[in-house]
Amino acid sequence: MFSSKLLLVLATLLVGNVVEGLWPLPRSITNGSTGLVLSPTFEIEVNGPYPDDLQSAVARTLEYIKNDNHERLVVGRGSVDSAAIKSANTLPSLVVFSHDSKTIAVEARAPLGTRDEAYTLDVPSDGSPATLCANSTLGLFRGLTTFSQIWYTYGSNIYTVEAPISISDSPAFPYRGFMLDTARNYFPVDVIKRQLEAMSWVKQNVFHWHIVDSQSFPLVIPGYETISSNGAYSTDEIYTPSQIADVVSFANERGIDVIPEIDTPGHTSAISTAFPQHMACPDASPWALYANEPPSGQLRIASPETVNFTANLLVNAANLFSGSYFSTGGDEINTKCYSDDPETQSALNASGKTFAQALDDFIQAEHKALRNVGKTAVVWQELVLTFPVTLANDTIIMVWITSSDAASVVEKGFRIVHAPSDYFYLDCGAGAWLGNATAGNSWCDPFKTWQKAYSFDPYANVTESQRDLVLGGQQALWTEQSSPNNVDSIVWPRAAASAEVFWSGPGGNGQTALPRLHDHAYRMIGRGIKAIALQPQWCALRPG
Ligand code: CP6
Repeated sequence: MFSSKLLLVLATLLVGNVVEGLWPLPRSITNGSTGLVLSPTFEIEVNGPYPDDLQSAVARTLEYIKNDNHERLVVGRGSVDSAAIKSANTLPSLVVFSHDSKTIAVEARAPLGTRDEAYTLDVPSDGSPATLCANSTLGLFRGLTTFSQIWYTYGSNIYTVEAPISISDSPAFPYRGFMLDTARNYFPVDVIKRQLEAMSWVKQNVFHWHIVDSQSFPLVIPGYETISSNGAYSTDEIYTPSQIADVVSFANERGIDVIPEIDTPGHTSAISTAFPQHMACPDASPWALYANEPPSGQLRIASPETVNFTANLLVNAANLFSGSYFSTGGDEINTKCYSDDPETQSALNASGKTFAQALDDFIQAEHKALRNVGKTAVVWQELVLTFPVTLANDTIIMVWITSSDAASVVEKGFRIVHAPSDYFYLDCGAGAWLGNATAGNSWCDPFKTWQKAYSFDPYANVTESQRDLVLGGQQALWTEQSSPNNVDSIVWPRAAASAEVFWSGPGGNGQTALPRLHDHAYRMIGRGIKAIALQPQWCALRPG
């Protein structure tokens, strides 16, 4: 470990740039400073098993390389490289050695910690073919992604000035995610796919889909269609089972697992549009006493009918998704909603349970039902720290309130995903509501720069022996104040920051990372993402 880092530092000092367009930085890389030009007949050749989605990934890689039209971001652009281009050898092909007949999609859904994403990539400078090796199809996909990031365009040349390049790479953490809320505002399938595509470029591997919430319920669940027909924003702003299947396979083919979330028992007001009998304090007034955002409404955890209803609803929803994780939410439960609800009070009296016992039974029923259909539960931190309930040891806990809460969750032996609002929230969430929109609100002021996310240390609140419990982390977009009109820009390239933290490992230097991220942001823009600027154009693109 230590020696490969040392070698990396030495190599950097000796040859200058560490291949400048790569994001995330490979775990181990050596490179030279020789020009190499892609042959006009360049091809990617696959030796061995060639599953369908690897074929499409190879086709996409070739398209990106041909169409990126990405000029090197140095003063004077490619003109400063023209001498290197003139004397460069030509790269005829990339040879991909495949050993595995499984698809990327299947390998992307394997249990966390068992996904093999490692690869080695060699790009010689002498004109002999480049080679890509991996033990898994998923690893080959990661390698293709890296390969597509090393090329620049100048005139009719597609070239690098950093050959030979030799990379041996694998992720530091098994979970590298991004969360999108599609309930506060609706996002059409093509917009979600665009985010998934961009995620795959930075080797993210989990899409946490916060699909429904109190404000709208776009998910069409077989057997429960009235919730979305009444509770979605419109008849068009829904996700049908076939659209869900389409999004999931699109994600899986790009190495991304989908973790859907049906947030319960809070954040469920929209369910009352079809099943009012299961809802405590629907649309109560003033809302701020009953929920963090209007409209209020929580599932009646103490009513046996509601427990059954919820378990069946979750099973039918979970069956729409092929992954093995499912989030039942569990954040921001409001106790006044239940103490003011006559139904809940009489159900508690009838059963002799306390609120805490009723919640425990409710969550256990949910998770048991999900386990029966092969799903491992994911929950927000409240169910460990605020309203602790019985959870199976394999439950994954998302830590969101503050990064320092990670300590008390791993203390209890649970695996965690870092999703802390103080580093990883891309927007201002609850700030949409009057009263929360005050200047200095710690949720959203200050704006979290990519450098802030990049400075996150996954092990900061974790002892040496608890490190294995840290699965990784994710940046999140809550969409009270976001829509398809700004999603690209509020997410990218900022969400690439955590992608590198959790792929390359902690300790990256924001100062030296800036030119690489700047380069990647331009590449994203070339591929159709409206990423924000990180610097004035002047820094890189002024005439030489
Ligand atoms: N919705 C849900 C939200 C938030 C959470 N859950 C949230 C809370 C605070 C901020 C941003 C978002 N809007 N369902 C918390 C996990 Cl600042």
